[in-house]
Amino acid sequence: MRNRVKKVAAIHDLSGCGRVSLNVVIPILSTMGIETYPLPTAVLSSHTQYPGYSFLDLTDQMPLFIKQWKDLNIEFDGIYSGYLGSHKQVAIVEEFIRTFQHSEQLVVIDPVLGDNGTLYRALNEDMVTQMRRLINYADVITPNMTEMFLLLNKPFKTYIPTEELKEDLLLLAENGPDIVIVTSVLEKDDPKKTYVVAYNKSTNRFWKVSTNYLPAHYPGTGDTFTSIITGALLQGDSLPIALDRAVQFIQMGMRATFGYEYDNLEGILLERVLKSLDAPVQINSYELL
Ligand code: PXL
Repeated sequence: MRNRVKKVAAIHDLSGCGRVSLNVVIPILSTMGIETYPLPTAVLSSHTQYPGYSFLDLTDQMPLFIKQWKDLNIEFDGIYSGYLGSHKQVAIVEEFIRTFQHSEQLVVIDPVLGDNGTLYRALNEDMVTQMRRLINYADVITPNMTEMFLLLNKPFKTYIPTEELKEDLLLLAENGPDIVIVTSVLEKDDPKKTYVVAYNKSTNRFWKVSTNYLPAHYPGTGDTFTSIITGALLQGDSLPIALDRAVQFIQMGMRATFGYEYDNLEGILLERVLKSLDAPVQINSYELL
């Protein structure tokens, strides 16, 4: 047995205020029975959607983590990267993957770049260019619609016809990833719905999971989503069940939050719903696309 409890290297920032990145990755993977090895990319006082945040870039520290972890012969069942603190970190993440990779491992790359059609404040075009390269190292990538268009160097649009979306997923899978999942897709004909789509190259299937749209934006839901996908696939869930689990959890978290007078920048009330990750998933929402 490789590891008695599965280990995931989690390459994300730590933001003091707001439920994003390591603040959600660690509790979610722990609840799913998976140990996290955080490799922090930056330490911030808050995520970058708050005004006045401080930002400590940890690019120079990251190679030291790789060296010691290698010396300790640590073996990872998964490698999961998200928000990077500088475009130079892409080469470090690639080195991390080359150093620790083995055949039964899951590499998940969430190309965190932006949302709602715009890049996050601290990021620039260099990060986008580098991220286009990094995704090819992944087994699974999870861009939202904004990130999908940035990765493909196409102008953002709010709605996309299904056939065009499928072609874009195929393009993203072309040079590496076996599974491409695109989140926050809006349904033009039904404004009450939003959905995620996934393409699995090895089975040549497209999946879709729809959910009800709530008119609120909570930072960190992308990190929550990808953490659950990572945990679920490592637990042995099929792709459509992993999608169901992640979508249902986000839906529950948003519903638990939406009813309150609340600063949405804090993210969903994760602590209220975290335990539900132990419950069996209700298998009734995925469909073939
Ligand atoms: O969840 C994305 C994210 C992660 N990390 C930092 C962020 C954001 C989104 O705003 O600012 C620092």
